[in-house]
Amino acid sequence: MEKLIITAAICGAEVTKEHNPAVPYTIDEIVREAKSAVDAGAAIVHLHVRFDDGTPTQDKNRFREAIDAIKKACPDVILIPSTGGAVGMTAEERLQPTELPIEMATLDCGTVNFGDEVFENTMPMMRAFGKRMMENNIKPEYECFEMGHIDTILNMARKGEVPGAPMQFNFVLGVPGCAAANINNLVWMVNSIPAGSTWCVTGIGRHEFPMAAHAIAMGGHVRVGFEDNLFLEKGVLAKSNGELVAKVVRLAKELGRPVASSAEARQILGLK
Ligand code: KMH
Ligand code: ZN
Repeated sequence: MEKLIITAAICGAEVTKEHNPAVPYTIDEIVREAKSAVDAGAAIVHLHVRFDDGTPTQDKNRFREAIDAIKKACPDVILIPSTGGAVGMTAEERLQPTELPIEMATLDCGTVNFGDEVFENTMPMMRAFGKRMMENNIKPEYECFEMGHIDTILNMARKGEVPGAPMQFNFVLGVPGCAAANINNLVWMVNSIPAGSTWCVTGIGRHEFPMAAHAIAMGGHVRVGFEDNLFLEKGVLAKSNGELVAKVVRLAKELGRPVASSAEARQILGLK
């Protein structure tokens, strides 16, 4: 089995310090959380940014500032800036980080109910995001919240509308309004992607670690972090993203799966 790539989604756009005081807003806090995750074993950081008051933003300059500061503290880390941003942002707003020299970015694969809101990813939006990533040589991580997202993005890749093989998928399971976090859905999704693809799973809330355990055993990769879950265990808030990553490292060790460095993750993902 390949080594395990751990991604830390350190910030997100929805969670706040009211949910967990360690949720990062400022650049210093974002660097602190990224470093805690990398030091614990994360090869990748999935990045959202906030203004200092916690407001989510896709502002290019804020992304540049965060990326430069993280790279100073963690020079090798792979960064996956979000093009999802926060619900309600326009496509133009969301695309801003793709104007920067980045290796990867998320590409969300369809419109979904997202809690009580609608997370809009229309076909024209996805075409625009795919075109930008092809032009700027950015490898997408395809975020699939629903079964049909896989067919959608594979059809688009076949038509050359979004980057093709080797494709990296992130199966985000357990968002209220989207596919549930259970092993049947995960196995179905894994069996639906082309050979030679790579995949990771994100289990939302209390599903974070059970889904991580499935992925470790199945040969996939794992995402954890405050964007998806704030608790180390029932009733115990995580003090840092690093604590969440460290728990995955422990699970991997128990299951005999070595953890990939960022350099090893670049090889596995086919990054140059
Ligand atoms: N904040 C969510 C609405 C992504 O990063 O591409 C979307 C999201 C996905 O977080
Ligand atoms: Zn995200």
